Amino acid sequence: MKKEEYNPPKIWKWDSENGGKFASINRPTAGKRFESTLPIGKHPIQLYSMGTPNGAKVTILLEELLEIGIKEAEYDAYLIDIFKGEQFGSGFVNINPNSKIPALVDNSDEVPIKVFESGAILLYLAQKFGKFFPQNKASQAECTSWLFWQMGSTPYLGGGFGHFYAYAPNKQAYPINRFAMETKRQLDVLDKKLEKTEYISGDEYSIADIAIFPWYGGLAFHGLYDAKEFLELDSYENVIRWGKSLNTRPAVIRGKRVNKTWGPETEQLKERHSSADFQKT
Ligand SMILES: N[C@@H](CCC(=O)N[C@@H](CS)C(=O)NCC(=O)O)C(=O)O
Repeated sequence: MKKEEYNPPKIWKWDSENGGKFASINRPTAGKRFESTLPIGKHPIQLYSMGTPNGAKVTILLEELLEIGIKEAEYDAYLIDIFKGEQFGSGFVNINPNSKIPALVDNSDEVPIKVFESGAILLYLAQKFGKFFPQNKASQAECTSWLFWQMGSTPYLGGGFGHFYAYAPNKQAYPINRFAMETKRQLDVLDKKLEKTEYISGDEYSIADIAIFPWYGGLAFHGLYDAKEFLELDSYENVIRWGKSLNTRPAVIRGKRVNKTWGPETEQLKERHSSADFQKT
């Protein structure tokens, strides 16, 4: 096969057609593209998101908090449809200048608190409610290590492997090989960890599991990027065992539905404003 050579020009220029599946969304600039006002619901916690793995992390945690009886975790989850470019409206950009879901506003106090980046949101909520975050310092350090591991590692899985294997306009060996290797290395890191402990940071289910599950659990058994055979995902037995056990938790099942607009109807819930919304399907 002939290798396609690319000689970078002196100055890089944006080619609006050359972005694969997200070509119409991506631009090399930040900031608002149009004016928008975000809706505000009746609860103190307002989430603006979509049911992607990064979005699901936050809704899983909120549902877990509600599951253990923390009523203050009630929330309104509004859909930001990233495929329609709603993340570039001024209302959303005002919360997250990086224009990516999820973003959260907590109106519990006089001054609203804005949080973006899913890891920061998980940490904010876990610390606010004192749940799903270990009590002692050593365990906290372990939990945050794995939380930040996920935040740092997943771009190689999603933006690297997922992009080049599933979304790029043509399949290229070099990036697919590079990111398949890195994705498998990451899965092996997780598999070896989960060989020793039930949950990611030990015996306790925590925001580390909630951060990692939607991506690596999704990859291992939800068919993310349709790569089950290519990456021999069945061989990561401990990841599969852990993922399957999390996948049966009622809060995880509900959390995965929130702001999801694709897949079977019973697995979707465009917006969530109360627990009764889950009965509406
Ligand atoms: N590091 C960020 C990543 C967020 C992210 O990449 N969100 C994606 C959906 S999963 C998004 O909003 N993409 C829209 C875009 O890139 O314009 C986080 O964890 O919150």
